[in-house]
Amino acid sequence: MFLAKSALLILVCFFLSNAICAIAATVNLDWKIEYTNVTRLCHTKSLISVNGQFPGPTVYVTEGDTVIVNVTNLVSNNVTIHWHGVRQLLSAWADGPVYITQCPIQTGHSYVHRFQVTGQRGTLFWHAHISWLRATLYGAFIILPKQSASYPFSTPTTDFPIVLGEWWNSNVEDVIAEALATGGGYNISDALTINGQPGNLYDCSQQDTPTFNVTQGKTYLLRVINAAVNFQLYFGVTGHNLTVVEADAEYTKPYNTPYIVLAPGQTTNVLLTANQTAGQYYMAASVFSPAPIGPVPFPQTATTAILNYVVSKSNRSSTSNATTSLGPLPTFPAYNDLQSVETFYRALRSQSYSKGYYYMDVPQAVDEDLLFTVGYSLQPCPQGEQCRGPLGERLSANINNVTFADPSISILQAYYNQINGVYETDFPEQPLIDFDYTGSYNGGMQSILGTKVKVLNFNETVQMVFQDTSLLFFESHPIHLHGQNFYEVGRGSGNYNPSTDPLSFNLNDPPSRNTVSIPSGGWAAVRFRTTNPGVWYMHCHIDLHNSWGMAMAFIVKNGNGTSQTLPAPPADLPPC
Ligand SMILES: *[C@@H]1O[C@H](CO)[C@@H](O)[C@H](O)[C@H]1NC(C)=O
Ligand SMILES: *[C@@H]1O[C@H](CO)[C@@H](O)[C@H](O)[C@H]1NC(C)=O
Ligand SMILES: *[C@@H]1O[C@H](CO)[C@@H](O)[C@H](O)[C@H]1NC(C)=O
Ligand SMILES: *[C@@H]1O[C@H](CO)[C@@H](O)[C@H](O)[C@H]1NC(C)=O
Ligand SMILES: *[C@@H]1O[C@H](CO)[C@@H](O)[C@H](O)[C@H]1NC(C)=O
Ligand SMILES: *[C@@H]1O[C@H](CO)[C@@H](O)[C@H](O)[C@H]1NC(C)=O
Ligand SMILES: *[C@@H]1O[C@H](CO)[C@@H](O)[C@H](O)[C@H]1NC(C)=O
Ligand SMILES: *[C@@H]1O[C@H](CO)[C@@H](O)[C@H](O)[C@H]1NC(C)=O
Ligand SMILES: *[C@@H]1O[C@H](CO)[C@@H](O)[C@H](O)[C@H]1NC(C)=O
Ligand SMILES: *[C@@H]1O[C@H](CO)[C@@H](O)[C@H](O)[C@H]1NC(C)=O
Ligand SMILES: *[C@@H]1O[C@H](CO)[C@@H](O)[C@H](O)[C@H]1NC(C)=O
Ligand SMILES: *[C@@H]1O[C@H](CO)[C@@H](O)[C@H](O)[C@H]1NC(C)=O
Ligand SMILES: [Cu+2]
Repeated sequence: MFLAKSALLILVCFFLSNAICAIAATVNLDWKIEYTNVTRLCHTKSLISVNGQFPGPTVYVTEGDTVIVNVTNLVSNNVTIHWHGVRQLLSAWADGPVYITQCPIQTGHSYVHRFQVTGQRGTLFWHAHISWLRATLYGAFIILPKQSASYPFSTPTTDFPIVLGEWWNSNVEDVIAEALATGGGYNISDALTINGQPGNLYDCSQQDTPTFNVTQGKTYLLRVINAAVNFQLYFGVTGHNLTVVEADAEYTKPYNTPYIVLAPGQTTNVLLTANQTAGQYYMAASVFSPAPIGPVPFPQTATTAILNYVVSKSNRSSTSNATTSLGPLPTFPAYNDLQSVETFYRALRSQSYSKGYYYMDVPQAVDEDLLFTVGYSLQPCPQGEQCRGPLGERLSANINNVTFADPSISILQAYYNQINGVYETDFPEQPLIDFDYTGSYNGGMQSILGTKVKVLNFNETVQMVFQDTSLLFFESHPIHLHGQNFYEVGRGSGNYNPSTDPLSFNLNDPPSRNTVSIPSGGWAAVRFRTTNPGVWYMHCHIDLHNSWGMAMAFIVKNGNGTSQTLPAPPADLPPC
């Protein structure tokens, strides 16, 4: 598909002037959501896929392109597809989170997603956004810079999408249904994966270990995507440093590091120079899980792929002898080494935005000052049922003590058509009670169940500080905002101090992200400007926590004129 489009562009450029060449193309995709049989770890199961592919297709587009994806649901589950990190300027109807911007595409129905990719370039991904279907419905979404633009680094020889994920032998929908029914823990995945494969350290997987061929002396761009359902991950390549050049589809200042960390929902582009002794080297990913209770169970075995130096005959004799035996795994910090991970996240800096890479300057002043606690809570066990959460109740999660309840029609439809009773507009701007967030807590463990939103005017600057809480236990929650990136201006441990901490915020070159990993037992601060009208979901990208209700939504009102007004919904928007 990518090749076909390039060929077309070259043809167009041949006949027309260079200026015309910059005119954006339209990328048309036809996706059937269908069952396919897949075998991993010697277990075969029927899983839900796009066009029979697992993982799903890699989409390449160029900045400025219009993307039209006709998604047809041929399985018995309700489905939606989300374009994770895509700005969706004036196209909130195509965003995809179920009951936020649309109702699900039901069996036998189609929905045509239409959006223009604008003001961003880099590596993102697409995934299902209903229940845990994204465990198998996901793939890379890569925005190439405009033909006229160039990378702020030397153009690499080629790029490799590296999509990290999780594999369950059982049906993933059964796993989350069981967890929600019991209110306790859940069955962790059976393997971590790279491009859908567990790699050679897992049973029955050796033959299918992904291999990336490189030529000695050349530099490659690895587009690393954390599409795992529930875990933050370390990633690295034995014997090679990585240079981070982009995170969440925004360029960063180059940062040299032996390993990277990605929360679910985050993407990171790194350069790798194949300048070591020719041979084979492990690429690997393993879990970072800082919860200090014990630990939370997680897959213990690293997922692997192989970086394979392909040495030409002429080079083989003169330079080095290529070995075929793999050396050790890359070295990562301990699974719970919060300090090393903080060092990594704090090192990221945006490329100078004076170069015009960013659609939004770093907001220097704040119109809306929001403090959101993120943490665990309980919901009552239904009468006559046995629950396996603490105190015999059900585990839940919340933002400012509100556990998000899905409405029965989408919030965007309710807002647009002025339907009352679907959501409430009183989402708290500050914690309801002022407690020692990271100290001991003796108050009520129950949270408020509700569908609450925060309404924002067009062109407001918003600061959000996410504060982890000690309720039940600390955790590092990756909070993802739909519809725009925010700038990550500060992070810290313990309780956020509103009078002293802002003094050390980075308002000069903070990284622009769509997902921020909150330090376990600490806080993180982000800022953005509301330039995109619509309803924008914000939630923890650990799907377990999202299912437990760690979510809310913003309504961003229209501004003035058509360029600041959300168009009417498409005629084929799925009905409820
Ligand atoms: C999957 O395998 C089952 C059992 O062999 C078979 O009945 C079914 O048709 C297969 N499904 C697909 C989509 O190939
Ligand atoms: C979308 O795909 C379905 C199934 O192939 C087809 O019936 C429908 O006409 C398509 N919609 C559009 C707008 O092309
Ligand atoms: C979860 O694991 C338990 C214990 O191994 C097993 O009995 C149960 O069937 C599993 N549930 C699912 C949905 O796979
Ligand atoms: C990598 O190179 C080997 C030869 O060394 C070749 O057999 C293999 O097909 C190549 N793999 C890929 C993914 O290009
Ligand atoms: C990786 O970077 C570190 C620190 O800059 C350096 O000490 C080390 O030699 C580098 N390793 C390689 C393989 O380049
Ligand atoms: C390999 O390349 C990296 C990145 O350019 C560089 O930092 C490092 O010094 C090089 N190592 C060797 C052994 O040339
Ligand atoms: C041979 O090695 C040199 C440097 O190590 C590299 O630049 C060149 O591309 C290699 N040639 C082939 C055909 O692999
Ligand atoms: C490559 O292997 C040959 C034969 O085993 C050996 O003589 C030579 O020293 C090796 N070269 C390098 C660079 O390791
Ligand atoms: C959350 O709300 C419930 C119900 O109003 C209350 O009992 C509990 O103390 C609140 N907890 C916090 C941390 O605000
Ligand atoms: C938003 O407000 C700022 C000043 O507060 C102004 O400079 C800018 O032009 C406004 N943008 C839009 C799109 O209205
Ligand atoms: C829209 O126009 C009105 C009247 O000129 C002005 O007061 C308001 O600030 C504008 N809103 C935005 C978001 O620019
Ligand atoms: C599928 O979505 C429709 C519309 O929202 C809803 O009525 C129905 O209950 C859903 N089906 C399932 C199995 O969740
Ligand atoms: Cu979380």
